[in-house]
Amino acid sequence: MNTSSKADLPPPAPRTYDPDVLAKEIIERLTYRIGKDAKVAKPHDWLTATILVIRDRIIDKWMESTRKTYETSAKRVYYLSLEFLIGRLLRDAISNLGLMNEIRDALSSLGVDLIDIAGLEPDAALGNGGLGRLAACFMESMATVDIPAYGYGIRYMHGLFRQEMAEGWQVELPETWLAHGNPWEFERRESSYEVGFGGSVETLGGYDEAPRFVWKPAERVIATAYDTPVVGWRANRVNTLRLWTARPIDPILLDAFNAGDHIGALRESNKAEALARVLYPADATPAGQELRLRQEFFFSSASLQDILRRHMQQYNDLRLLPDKVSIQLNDTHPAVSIAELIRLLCDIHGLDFDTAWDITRRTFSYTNHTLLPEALESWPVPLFERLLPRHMQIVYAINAKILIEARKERGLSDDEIRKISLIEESGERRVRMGNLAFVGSHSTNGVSALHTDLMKETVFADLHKLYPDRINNKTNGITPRRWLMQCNPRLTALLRETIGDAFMDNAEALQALDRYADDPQFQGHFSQVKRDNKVRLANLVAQRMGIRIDPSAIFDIQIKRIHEYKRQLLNIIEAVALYDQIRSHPERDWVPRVKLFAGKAAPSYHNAKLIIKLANDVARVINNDPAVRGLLKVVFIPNYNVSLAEIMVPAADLSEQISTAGMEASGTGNMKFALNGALTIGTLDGANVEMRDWVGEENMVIFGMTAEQVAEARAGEYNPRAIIEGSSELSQALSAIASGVFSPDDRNRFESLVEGLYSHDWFMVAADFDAYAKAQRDVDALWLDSAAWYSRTIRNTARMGWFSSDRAIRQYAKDIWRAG
Ligand code: B1H
Repeated sequence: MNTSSKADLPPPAPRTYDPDVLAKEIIERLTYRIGKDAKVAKPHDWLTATILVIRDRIIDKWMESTRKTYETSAKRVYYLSLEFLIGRLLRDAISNLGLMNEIRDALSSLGVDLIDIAGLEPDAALGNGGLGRLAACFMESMATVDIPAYGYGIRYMHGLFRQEMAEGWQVELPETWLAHGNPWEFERRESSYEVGFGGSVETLGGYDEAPRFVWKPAERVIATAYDTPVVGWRANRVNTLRLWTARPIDPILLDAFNAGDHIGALRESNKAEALARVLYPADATPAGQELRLRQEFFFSSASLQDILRRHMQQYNDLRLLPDKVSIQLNDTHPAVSIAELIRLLCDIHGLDFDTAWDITRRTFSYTNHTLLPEALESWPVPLFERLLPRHMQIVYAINAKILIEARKERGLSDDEIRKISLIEESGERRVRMGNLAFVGSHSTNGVSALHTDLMKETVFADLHKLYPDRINNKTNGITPRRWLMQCNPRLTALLRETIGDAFMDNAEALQALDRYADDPQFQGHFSQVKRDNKVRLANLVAQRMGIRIDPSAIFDIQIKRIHEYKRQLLNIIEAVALYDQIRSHPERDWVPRVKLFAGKAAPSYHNAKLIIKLANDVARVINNDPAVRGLLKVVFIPNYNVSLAEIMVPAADLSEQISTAGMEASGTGNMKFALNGALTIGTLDGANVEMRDWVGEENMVIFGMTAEQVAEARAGEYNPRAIIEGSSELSQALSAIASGVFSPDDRNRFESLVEGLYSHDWFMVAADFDAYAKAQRDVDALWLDSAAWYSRTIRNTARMGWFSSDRAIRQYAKDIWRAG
């Protein structure tokens, strides 16, 4: 295509940022795009009109970015992820455009409060937890560090469920983020692709030619793109998040309808639309259902067709693909893309298998996010073969290539071959997506130093021996725009006054704060900011839950998905033990504490839901016991999401990062809290280990077993019963829970949970309890010395800059993508 004539046009004139002009534009959008008079406009209409004005500002930059990528023949990076946990976009976009004051003034001249309407924007919750939020932070950082990048995913009609509490039990309700439309997105009907399922494979070609394969799918659906612009800091660059929705080829089967089969006439249509209907709500454990594999293939196929179309349009040479395209697989969820690219290259574009394989490997890279054995995706061979018969052939062909090479050239034994095979042979035969992703990529990375080391020793030990250069580490990061500048404007203002603005473009410049850590005046300002943020959270808790919490208490916060390995149970048991202690020793100087929890459980995860109920039951009893005199409160805030995190993170004094060592791949909440001046109580797990290296051991509260000790205990004779019986605090707390002190209406409710600790305690709650309780009392002591406390928390803010996702993205770009 000849783009030069268009590219030669002068860029659009820069728009003015005058608030009066912005106000006029808002009225213009309200009138002509929404069809409302300002006199009758509802808050939602103002929100939509404001977004449309902002969006137009972004579009100019967006086109400029796209044009630049074409003109410079820059390499494009594609981030394939089944999850993007974006949250709200308005404040992010306004702030990255540098228009915060102008928009606020423009709206206020119209009698509208920016904060009020911003709060109406629904969270885009197209993800479960850390993996999806990482994808969202990475999108923002790729735009910030000027990498031409596209995110590809699914435009779920329903994101992660809304959590309500019914007598302390989690109830899941559908989430309807699109109910008022989505003014950020552009539908791109012209970017539509067919995606097939099922059917058969025909082999063509005479006996003396190479066979050609043609997949004849039995079902076909249309994938249509919706684009959302992603603005980088200072609007340096605007990238695209392209999400696919599914449509039927025939919206209605008219013959069936006319014959009176009104339901049957819509069957195809319903089946197609089911693909993009709902996000699977399991975090760290794959769903394993057919619909999930369909979702994975649907978005992989649409994305690859789109990537190849764009590449061919510009370069018309598939052999250039690895030089011009990098595709990052966010976990194994898009790993079927590897087989799909080979299919497209061979069957559609006529390359031979070996060439296609070489191009594929050099194009893809893969990020692993968990070592939990139950989380490693694999699909039963019969299901995979029925749904994707051609891809099954390709998987076998890859496997043959890899295994023959391993045997012939490397002399691997049968046992070693079995471990690297793409097909699991023990029991039901299954396709191992982790092994497929590993061998089909030139890079496999972990998300923290510890996790990467453990990957080499556990899941990928055998593949690592065979390909010793492939595994590398890219420690996660978070975007300091959303997770400092936007969510904590008070701290941001204080930082700017104190150390200047350099940290806003380079988070590592926060280091300059170090020398203020012991400055009494600065400590005063820092603690006042923290207090203001705590008051804001206390107001939210009062409004939403009718519970009063005291901002002068320690705000001790654990927010994340509810999972046994994350050990919310350890935290709750410690609360029960503390409750006992306060009642037994009322004369001691107890340090007032509020333990706050929030998080969702996978709907089918029985123990996780029981843990939520326990937190609520314990909260009710403790909060209503006058003997505690308000010294301890426990609060479980319902419906945790990105927007709630943005209020809780800046209000934390203490951050709970207490997973069983070796089980949390990285964590990213740990980084958000520390950056906002909380002290971390945590195990040597995931990125906590590197945080300790950066902020200093003396500025964190580390406790408990190491990953190595956990592995040893599990391999040896770990005896939790003996440990529990040896700890009076723990055994008393457990017997209170098991005997129904907190569940008088159902005394046996928590018996099984407690029994699990006595009998096996896989997550080492008993083993770590005493160390944890002691660490909490150390925290109390530190709190009483407020100069020592703020000296430590200020140093956390000062030294967390390295954990910016800008740093992480620069490392991906340099080491893996060779882009930017
Ligand atoms: C993480 C997941 C995950 N690891 C399967 N694995 C899923 C696995 O729907 N599924 O099938 C969904 C999510 N998520 C998290 O990734 C890790 O537990 C965190 O430690 C890590 O910080 C985060 C980002 O790397």
